[in-house]
Amino acid sequence: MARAAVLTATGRPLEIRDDVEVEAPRAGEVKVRMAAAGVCHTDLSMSDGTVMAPTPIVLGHEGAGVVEEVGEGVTRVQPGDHVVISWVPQCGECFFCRRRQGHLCERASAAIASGGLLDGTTRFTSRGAPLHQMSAAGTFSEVTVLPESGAVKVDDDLDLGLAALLGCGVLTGVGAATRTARIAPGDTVAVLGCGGVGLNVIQGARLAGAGQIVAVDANPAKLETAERFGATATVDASAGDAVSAVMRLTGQRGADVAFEVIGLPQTIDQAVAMTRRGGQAVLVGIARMDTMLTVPAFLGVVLAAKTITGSWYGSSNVVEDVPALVDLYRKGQLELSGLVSRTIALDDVNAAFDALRAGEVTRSVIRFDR
Ligand code: PAD
Ligand code: ZN
Repeated sequence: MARAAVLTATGRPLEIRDDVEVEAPRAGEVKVRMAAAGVCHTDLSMSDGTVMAPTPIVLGHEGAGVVEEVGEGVTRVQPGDHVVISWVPQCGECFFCRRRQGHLCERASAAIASGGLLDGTTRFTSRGAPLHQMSAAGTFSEVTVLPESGAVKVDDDLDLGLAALLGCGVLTGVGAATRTARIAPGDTVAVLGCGGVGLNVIQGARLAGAGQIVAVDANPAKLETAERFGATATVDASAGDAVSAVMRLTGQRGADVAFEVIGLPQTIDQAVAMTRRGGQAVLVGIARMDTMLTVPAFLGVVLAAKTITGSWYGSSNVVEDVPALVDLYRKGQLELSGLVSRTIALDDVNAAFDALRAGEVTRSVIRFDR
């Protein structure tokens, strides 16, 4: 039996259940005792219906823990290994994985859409009914079972509360800057949205050697944090038009690369508008399903020669990127502890959603091992 946070229906608070049965791992799967799970905006978006979720479902896709049991044929990890959860379990063999686009893994995408693991079924049951698992994971549970490719081994001495953040916020944000956008040294970058993911875009831009990094947020407190992560200028979007402010800061040319890390129609438009001719607008934020992109085809795209691109899971290759991020952290070049606003118990997850909605926190991290 495990204690887990379950979304029973869209719009309802998560229900904390302590009667969740967790099946043994099947072939190619691992059972992980979770040490920590970060609360990401995507969890909140699934709970409030911004993103559709099959219910009932155990939410949570960012986390780290210790492997407890492995199924037949598992080779990547063994019991006792410390692992970071990858919410795209990259199979390594499909069309996309063979083209070094593991973040688009066909098998992982089908699993995520099904609310189950790679075979579409779930390992959680409660009160006689199966529970889905968010992103083939479901990290808001003391114990979970996931594909072995969803468990990326890390060194035992790494704090699991910090390691958890690597699995979504850091990979997504740093990857958007370094892998999706391939920021070049000296580039001028604008980042709209300085939450758990946006701050990592900012530090990814810094790591890539960006010249100017303009942080944009409607919450002034987030802008202070953004400066600590590498922003060289800030724009308070609640105080005036963010596009004209960024144009002013960039000699009226616009940013070489502008990232949208919120998921709102107006900020998506702003990101595209503040991208210079020939530049890139990178959309990271997950908007409601009915949000449409409307850009003037000639003046906005052709004449402007702009690229508008989406960034999914930071275009990451988890096997390469997780150890690389750990190295950067050890060298003092990657900030992790500054992302953690609160350390909480699983029972406080609904309060953590409220705090995220209210803009009070960057990440709340659930600790199961305390
Ligand atoms: P967050 O809530 O921590 O950060 C959002 C930030 O946006 C906050 O700092 C807000 O103050 C700010 N904000 C909100 N509205 C406005 C506005 N109108 N103008 C300016 N600033 C505003 O969320 P997060 O960082 O956890 O996630 C950000 C988005 O990224 C969210 O949509 C999430 O679902 C998405 C995401 N995408 C991927 C991916 O692979 N593409 C992965 C993980 C998360
Ligand atoms: Zn996330």
